[in-house]
Amino acid sequence: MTTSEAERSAMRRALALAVTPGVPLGPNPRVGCVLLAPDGTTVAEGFHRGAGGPHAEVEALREAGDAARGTTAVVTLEPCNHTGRTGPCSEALVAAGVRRVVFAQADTNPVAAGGAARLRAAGIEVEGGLLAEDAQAVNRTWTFALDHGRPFVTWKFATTLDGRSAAADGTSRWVSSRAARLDTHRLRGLCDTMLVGTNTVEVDDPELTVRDEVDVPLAHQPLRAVMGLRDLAPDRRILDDRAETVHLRTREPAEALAELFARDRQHVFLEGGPTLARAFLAAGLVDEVVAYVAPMLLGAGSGAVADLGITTIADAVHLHVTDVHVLQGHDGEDTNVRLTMTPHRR
Ligand code: AOF
Ligand code: ZN
Repeated sequence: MTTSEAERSAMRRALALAVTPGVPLGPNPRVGCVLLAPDGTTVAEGFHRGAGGPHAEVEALREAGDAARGTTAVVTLEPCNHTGRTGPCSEALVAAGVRRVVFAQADTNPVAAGGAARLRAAGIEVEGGLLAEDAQAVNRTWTFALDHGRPFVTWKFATTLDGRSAAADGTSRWVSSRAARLDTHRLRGLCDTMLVGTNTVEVDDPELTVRDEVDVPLAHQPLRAVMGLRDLAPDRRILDDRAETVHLRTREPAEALAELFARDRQHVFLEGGPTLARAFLAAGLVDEVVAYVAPMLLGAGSGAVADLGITTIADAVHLHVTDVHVLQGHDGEDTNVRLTMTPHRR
């Protein structure tokens, strides 16, 4: 691949544009675009502001007007080649007289793919793959969902030091500290779906919204999904109008995820109880684990995950720790620890 230093730094700028604060998450990827003049100076910039809005390239082309002719478009995702909610960027780039296109991540979305080939056919120079890993990281769950045909699953739980998620009488409300709960709301806000089982709805009656000091407007609240065959009592808080709720009438994790994927969902925050956690783990459908550990001992009570059928240490499920974060306690509250992990793939 031959790209210039100016193109490389323009790509870094385009990646920064892609994650401009305030851009809502999903279902579209985050994309940034910079138009460079032949001397390497910036002519215009653009970024995608979410599904329904113009694509990054179109934003930059609009800003550039006639000055787009002869430029190099540096874009974090391969320009699309389809008419979806908006028209194809490939055609817009051709029509504007862009001379060269440098992109980072290839678009593997089957409906949008083919932009590079279309541009080349029109005589435009195309280079792909510049800082591709950074672009994939920006759209981690979008990329994952496309590659796997299902949403990425983050399993989150809170436990005491001795691995209990609820006391013997079933109470579980105050295992984690206020700082940890706030942190959970922040992480919820980064997902597009929260998932629990009908049992959790019955027993805990969770609200499953993003709240506290995390300010998320109603339109951007994650979907609340409940899975299981049991009917939901109409007075459950999850059925209020603070966010959208869907009842997936299945006990199979793969089926639930397929249904969520069909609804354009890319990142599930699994917050169910130990039985649901076991089902997802047993099916190999947990991609990330977030555990909040509280310095508290119970000695009895249910664990974070139900019996996995493991009887000897050699069969333990091992996780790889990717991050350790201390949530400092204030005003006499416990300090909690957040562990982020990935399961080892079989
Ligand atoms: C681009 N530039 O800025 C974005 C692209 O529903 P639509 O019409 O917005 O199309 C969404 C699909 O288009 C999305 O899944 C991805 O494949 C591509 N997104 N492409 O050229 C952009 N956001
Ligand atoms: Zn496009």
